[in-house]
Amino acid sequence: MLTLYDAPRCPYCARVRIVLAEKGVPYETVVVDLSDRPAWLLEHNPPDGRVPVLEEDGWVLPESAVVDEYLEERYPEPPLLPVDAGERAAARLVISRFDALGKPYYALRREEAGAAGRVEHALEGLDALLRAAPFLTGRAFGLADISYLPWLLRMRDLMGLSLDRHAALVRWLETCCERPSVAAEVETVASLAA
Ligand SMILES: N[C@@H](CCC(=O)N[C@@H](CS)C(=O)NCC(=O)O)C(=O)O
Repeated sequence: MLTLYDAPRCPYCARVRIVLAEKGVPYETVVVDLSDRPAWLLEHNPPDGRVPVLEEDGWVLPESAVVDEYLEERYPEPPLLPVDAGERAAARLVISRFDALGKPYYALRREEAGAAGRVEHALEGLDALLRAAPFLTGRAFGLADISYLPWLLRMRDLMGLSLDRHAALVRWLETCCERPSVAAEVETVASLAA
């Protein structure tokens, strides 16, 4: 049985939660108190015991993007990467450029000067991708979409950020929220606001 060391408020954990839900993989959750991490976690994902961590029979895997790729290979159905090698590479490129959104997002959370403009710029970049294709993964929903969704949901539902200037992005977000895996994350985010 897989165990996910998880924290509801962590968007990196949400990446893994969504993939597990998409694939219908059974797993146990160990909810980690981010202000008081268990020694096991510090030992297995040094130096700071970050989550998510996936564990199976003593084998331990951290890093959300790596965990998601592992789950994709280990549980290939339903596929979350395109069949075509070039399209797969394009999806991985989008995932690898996540920091273009992640860095300004966390700068905005820290209320750094200029961060709002940098977030807008990153959102415009995503909107441009979504004007060219229905999903960040390309023609179908997949790992690239999952890599960004947790932050977009938190911007929309927790930070009160208007995404209205980015019509393709808003359409994409609404479409993704129709999936049970993403709808469950919307619920998790709502519980954080309560
Ligand atoms: N690169 C890691 C980042 C994971 C991460 O930063 N997780 C946060 C929680 S959202 C964490 O555990 N941060 C350490 C801390 O808060 O001390 C991944 O993709 O899994």
